[in-house]
Amino acid sequence: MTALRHDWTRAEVCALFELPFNDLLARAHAVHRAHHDPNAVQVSTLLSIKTGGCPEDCAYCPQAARYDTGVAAHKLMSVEAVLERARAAKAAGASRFCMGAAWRAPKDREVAQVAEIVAAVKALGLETCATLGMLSAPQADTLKSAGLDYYNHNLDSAPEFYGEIIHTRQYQDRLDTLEHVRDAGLKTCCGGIVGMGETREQRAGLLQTLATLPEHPQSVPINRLVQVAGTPLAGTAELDPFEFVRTIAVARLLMPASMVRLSAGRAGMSDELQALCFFAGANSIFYGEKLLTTGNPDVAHDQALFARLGLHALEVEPEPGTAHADLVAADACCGDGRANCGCSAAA
Ligand code: SAM
Ligand code: DTB
Ligand code: SF4
Repeated sequence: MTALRHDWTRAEVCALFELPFNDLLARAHAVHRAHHDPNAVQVSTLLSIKTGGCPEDCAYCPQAARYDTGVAAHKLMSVEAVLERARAAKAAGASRFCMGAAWRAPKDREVAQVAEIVAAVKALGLETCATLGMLSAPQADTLKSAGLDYYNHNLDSAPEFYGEIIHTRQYQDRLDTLEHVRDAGLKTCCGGIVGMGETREQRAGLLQTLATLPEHPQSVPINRLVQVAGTPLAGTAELDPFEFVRTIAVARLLMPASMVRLSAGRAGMSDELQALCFFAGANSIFYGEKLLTTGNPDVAHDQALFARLGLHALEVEPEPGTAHADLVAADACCGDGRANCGCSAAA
């Protein structure tokens, strides 16, 4: 096992990015195998519980009210409506249910409503995660008391690139929320977005900042920008897919014990690119046809991909006859996963 370090320098992180691709992947995969089952992938389902109409100006985001993206605004869903979706996610094989709200910072009344939702989802036997924007320390405590496991709050970019993407809150605001989340005893889910026009050094800067937080986030989502028409970042030059794999590999090397999530952008990736990402150290995905407002690969496609790669879903006892049972069993099947496989995982 590699010892965890919290003192990575920018030069060291840049040097990792500069390695020959095969050397970088070999190193990242060795660290991955030493800390994790290389064939296990954690699966989370995401639901937008409050959509659109957000006052912030995040240049990538289809939910910012100021951009004309065609996303219809919806108020906070009822407990019962969320539960219905959480039950379906569990039956389909998710072990964690992540709830996103398009808020800058929720009001205390809204946090109380989400706390009720969290408690109900948790009672189904799912792990819970929420992403609601900036939180005060008491709000983080309220969510922890309700049974929340993870809070997602991303740094999104390197500190020096942030001002080109978001003007309505500061980098320090994000660090403050992360501190409140850690102090409340919640697990942190924190990562960023690549493909926003940043330089390689700025990608290194994002990962260096994540890896030098007081604790490595337990979950590190690496999002590839989903370009949405109407947002300022629509039309940005596409990131070289190998550079995306490098970003996953460097995240794995810097934060060996964390779960690295191959997050937004999977719908636009080939199976081969995703396989390279899993080899480089990604071991978590969003599972289900939708992220918050944009698409994600079909469940059947992911099941077939797991089967072809001999991957299985991490943790939770599968209920017999569910899609989850198929995902968990994927590495026990013929491993083919294509139309001629005939095993349940390829259905
Ligand atoms: N409003 C809250 C906030 O900003 O913290 C929570 C929801 S927000 C949609 C959660 C994260 O989604 C953002 O921090 C960003 O990393 C990611 N995201 C949003 N739009 C995206 C896009 N078009 N492509 C990739 N990631 C995106
Ligand atoms: C994260 O890092 N990625 C997820 C989750 N945390 C909340 C969100 C991705 C959103 C992609 C754009 C959309 O679907 O609206
Ligand atoms: Fe609002 Fe979050 Fe989207 Fe920014 S990322 S515009 S805060 S919903």
